[in-house]
Amino acid sequence: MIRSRLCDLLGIKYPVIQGAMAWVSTAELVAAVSEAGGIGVIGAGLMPADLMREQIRKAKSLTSKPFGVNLMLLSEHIDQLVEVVLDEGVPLVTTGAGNPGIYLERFKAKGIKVFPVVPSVALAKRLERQGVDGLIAEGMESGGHIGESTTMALVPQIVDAVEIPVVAAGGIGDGRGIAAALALGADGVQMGTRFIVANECIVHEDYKTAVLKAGDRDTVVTGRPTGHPVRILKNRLAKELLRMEAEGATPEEFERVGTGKLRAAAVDGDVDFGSVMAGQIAGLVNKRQSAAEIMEEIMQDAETTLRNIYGRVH
Ligand code: TUI
Repeated sequence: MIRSRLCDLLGIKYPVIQGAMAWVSTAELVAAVSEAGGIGVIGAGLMPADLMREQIRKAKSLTSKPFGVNLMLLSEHIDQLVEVVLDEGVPLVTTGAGNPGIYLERFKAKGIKVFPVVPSVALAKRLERQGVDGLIAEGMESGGHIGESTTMALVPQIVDAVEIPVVAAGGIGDGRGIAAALALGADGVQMGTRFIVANECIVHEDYKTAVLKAGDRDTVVTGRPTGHPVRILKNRLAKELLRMEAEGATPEEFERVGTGKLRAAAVDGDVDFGSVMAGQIAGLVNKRQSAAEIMEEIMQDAETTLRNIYGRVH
């Protein structure tokens, strides 16, 4: 069985973090992933603090296993969200879209483990010095807001630069991806896209169908000129955003077209003009399963892959 120091640190069976997804990884999916031996993570996205408290309480009612909360640092509610997380006490906080340095002391004082998502070696080193518990090295294959480097290039460079556990993210959707991440020196993986289609995930059915239907070239990166590139499935919204980019639209114009579009896709099922965030690995996600079936399958396949590789080199 594949175990790593990540399992001991977080008190989990398998070294798999469910990537946080706003409007998608709600308490239902989070609890199912944690029950299945990984660790589920609630995606706060832009939600207000009272909704986050509700989600944390719901997750607590559905599982006694550890779970996490992701804080999207660009949120206007970030200070209140931090207070709710401190007040409720969750085992794990992951962060995205910025540097969580100013909040670290308070999380540490409560015994909350902090794993920021980092897109670069420089930020990884800085955060290790500031005392984070681990890092999520996320490549640009991921869905949603991304950095510039690929997972293949980023993970080994961060692994070499720090001592703390490193979790690989971006482009990982099955056991082969997990084996590859371990080969790069990662202590575990974070997977988002594969869990979108989990039976327990409450996202709109049409969003799931769009991910299931997607092929290898069906995601695009929009919003590069705004400084916040976002990978989404290629649909009418994506084409409109790319057209605006080509015509030199202002950040304000982007904001007007983009605002509320993730909710439109995830909650209302508007997969044509909503923002259907998904990673490049969507092409590999072809079947609906329970979170437990996903976990058992990927961990079995990871072991088989590693054993087969070992067999080939002897
Ligand atoms: O955060 C994500 N993925 C996301 S967030 C999101 S919602 C959103 N809403 C409005 C604008 C943008 C996004 C959808 N998907 N992944 C983690 C991630 N973090 N990817 C990249 C980063 C990142 C980027 C820069 C982390 C740190 C960072 O640091 C800059 C600095 O301050 O040094």
